[in-house]
Amino acid sequence: MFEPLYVAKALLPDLDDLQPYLQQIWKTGTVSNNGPLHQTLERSLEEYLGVPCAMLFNNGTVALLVALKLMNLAQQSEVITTPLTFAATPHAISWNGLKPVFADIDPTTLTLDPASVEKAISPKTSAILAVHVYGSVCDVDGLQRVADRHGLRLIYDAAHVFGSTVNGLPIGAFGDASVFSFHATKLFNTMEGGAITSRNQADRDAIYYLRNFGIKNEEEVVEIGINGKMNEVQCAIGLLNLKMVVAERSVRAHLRRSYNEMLKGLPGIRTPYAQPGVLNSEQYYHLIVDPTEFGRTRDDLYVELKLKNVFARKYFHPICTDFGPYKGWPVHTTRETPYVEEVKSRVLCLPFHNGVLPQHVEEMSAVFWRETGRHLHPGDSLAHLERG
Ligand code: T4K
Repeated sequence: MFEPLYVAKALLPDLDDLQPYLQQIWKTGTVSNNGPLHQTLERSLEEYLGVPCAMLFNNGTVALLVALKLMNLAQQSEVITTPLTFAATPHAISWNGLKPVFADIDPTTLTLDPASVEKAISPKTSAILAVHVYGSVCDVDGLQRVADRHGLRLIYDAAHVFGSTVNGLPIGAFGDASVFSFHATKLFNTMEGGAITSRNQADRDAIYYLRNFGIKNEEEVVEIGINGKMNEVQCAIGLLNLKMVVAERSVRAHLRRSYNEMLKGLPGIRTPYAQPGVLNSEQYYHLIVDPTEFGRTRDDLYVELKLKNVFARKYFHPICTDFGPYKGWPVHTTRETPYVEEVKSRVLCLPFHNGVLPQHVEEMSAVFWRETGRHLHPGDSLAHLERG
């Protein structure tokens, strides 16, 4: 039995590379408040993400709070979102004095279904907060059409799609704003952190004030702002980690191919959909288990993998409408019953990072192919993983 293998593993820079940054920070004493490393990281992220405006935050949740605040939505108005997301998404809506309204997801991408969004619209609707979940990109054109037709603001929770592109266009340039998370579990991390991106340069000042208590200068406070600032040590880690993202992405792309290979031919197991024209962020590897066809449930697999010290995760089960604050709230759908209710007990995220080795994949393969006795060996179809 090997060491526990978790769904995520924080990408960390070499400590020796961090030292010069720490020395600089200690020498100047500037540890926060839009310091030099903060400014450098923002410019680097704008370049990497291909957006004119990227503003750093201390975490993705505060960035979501601020992105919603930026839209100036009417108090108590409704914001349509997906139930298949992390708790931070609907909570950010509620914390803004707005009401989350849940709509169903598309069975192929598992992201908000524009037709179900349209069904959820009421006279009180002011915005859509869509989530690019697991690395699957939303139907950006379909959602924009719905938003335009009904005069709604469109915000994206882009926590899972760092560096993705759609037909060559950067993911952070869609909608009115996008929000990224740089938590330790994310492809690009600053331990805790996040960002708002916008294709509108003019948003820069407004986001800046909202992030810094609304302070414009020593004499003026122009907004009801919050403290959303990232500190200089995190920015140093961000600058170093940004250099490692491409390599980590390619390791995960290899791993994705290994997992696809491992699961190929298994009845009742659906591997992630490869979206045409989309550069995948390689954030998560999620599979969907049909218990009737496969013969075992998602939960069976979760337990069996755990017995092998492999800690897969059932993201995002329970879904938001199973949480106490939203329990029993409807999921608007064009179907007879919401697809999200069916898929929530079927999704499983496998460990997806540079710590997953061929022997881990072999061990997992044995769990999946238990009945047939067939499973992968590192020597054959996993050769590309070893190269990666
Ligand atoms: N929107 C979406 C769609 C999100 O997924 C998230 C966050 C947000 C918004 C909010 O962004 P932030 O405010 O968090 O920036 C984790 C993360 O804490 C959370 O950031 C993330 N989504 C969510 C999907 O996953 P947990 O409760 O699953 O984390 P935990 O502690 O069980 O960690 C999972 C595995 O990651 C561990 O088993 C090992 C590894 N890990 C974890 C930590 C904390 C590390 O390698 N290092 C670490 O420091 O929520």
